[in-house]
Amino acid sequence: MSKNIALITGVTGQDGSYLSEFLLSKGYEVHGIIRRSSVDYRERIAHLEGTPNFHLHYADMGDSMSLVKLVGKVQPTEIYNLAAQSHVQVSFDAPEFTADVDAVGVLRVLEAVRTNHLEKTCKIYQASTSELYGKVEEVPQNEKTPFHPYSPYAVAKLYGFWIIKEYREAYDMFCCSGILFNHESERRGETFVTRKITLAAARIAQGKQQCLYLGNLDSLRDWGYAKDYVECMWLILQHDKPEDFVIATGVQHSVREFTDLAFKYAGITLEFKGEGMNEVGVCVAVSNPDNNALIGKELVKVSEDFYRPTDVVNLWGDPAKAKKELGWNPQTTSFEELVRIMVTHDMQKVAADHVAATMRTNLAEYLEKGLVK
Ligand code: NAP
Ligand code: F7E
Repeated sequence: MSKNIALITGVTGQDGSYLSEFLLSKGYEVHGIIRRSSVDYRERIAHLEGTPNFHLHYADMGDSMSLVKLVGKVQPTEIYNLAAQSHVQVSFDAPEFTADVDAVGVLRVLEAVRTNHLEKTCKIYQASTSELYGKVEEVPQNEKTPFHPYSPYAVAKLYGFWIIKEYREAYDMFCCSGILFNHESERRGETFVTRKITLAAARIAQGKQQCLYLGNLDSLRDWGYAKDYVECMWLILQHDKPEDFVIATGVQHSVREFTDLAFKYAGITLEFKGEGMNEVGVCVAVSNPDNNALIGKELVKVSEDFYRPTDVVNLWGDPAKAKKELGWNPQTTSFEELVRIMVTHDMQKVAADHVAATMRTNLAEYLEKGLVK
């Protein structure tokens, strides 16, 4: 039997790390692309390094030659193209870089496969996004909902979606897009709204932060758990024909609801008062008496800094096709469980960071006093 060999671009990201674990557990040989940076920051996959079937290679989505050479060397049977400048707000600040990586990068991967004559043996998964629906034209959104991208990120991803479809039709390649709605986890980047909230709730509950500043609290998202979603990426490539799928939970919540629940799990009950830019989340109760001083304090405030020139405010996915054709369960992890997992993790992280910082301070003091050599 021939071996399953996966090549993952974006292996150091949230999804890349979970997908690596998933594919390794299925017996795949997993190859990941990393890029040079001045700091070796590979926290999410550090536990996998040294695993016999796990290999890392330097390449870059902006460098065709590196991709062509790597695809030729690895001879993958499946490519998961997850690499992207994935932050929507940052795409307004770096639109050209976003287009190069998120749009032309997809073309580079497709051409790397063709250049190596692997079109008939290598399947390709493209990390597409609910941001394509943007200024939404219907609710909830499914595979037939028209696209209306509403940020430089979404416009770049739209090119990625269409070039995948084009190569499928023009060259009969097995390439598909998963149109994934927001999926989060304890490994989520710290500037995405969910992780920003769970970290802030944990820090405030442990006296390390005074206040959390957010943008649009009314924004609505269909939030799932990243660990559940990587299984679906794999299922899309195991389907008998190449097709695109919406991956979502089918349940929608606002940024305000996420904030409210996260603080609750951190032991702080909030009440939201006021409107628009003047809205605040006030602490009305605490579960830990050490935090009594928080009662009456405005712990959540709105800041213009986190508003976007155009914002997508009503995402709600319909996962019926994935459920029916892939047998995927969109409800494996509920919204409440997702928030609980993230807050529990961040409460422990903040406590551990505090212990580490105290040890560093103590060590510095002991060194200064000559108590340790
Ligand atoms: P992420 O945590 O931001 O990870 C992005 C990955 O892309 C990182 O490994 C990053 O490497 C890599 N990358 C960026 N630019 C690169 C370049 N020029 N060359 C090589 N690698 C590069 O994103 P994620 O949340 O895991 O999302 C994975 C994919 O799904 C992305 O394409 C994203 O746009 C898409 N998506 C995500 C969601 C979601 O809710 N998470 C929803 C829909 C679609 P470094 O570590 O070196 O920065
Ligand atoms: O924002 C609002 C913000 O940055 C969600 C990426 O993975 O999912 C992600 O993109 C909502 C937006 O994610 C803050 O305006 C309010 O309406 O967590 P986010 P995103 O933009 O939905 C899609 C599917 C992807 O494909 C992307 O790669 O929350 N919001 N206040 C805020 N957002 C942030 N970041 N920070 C705030 O303070």
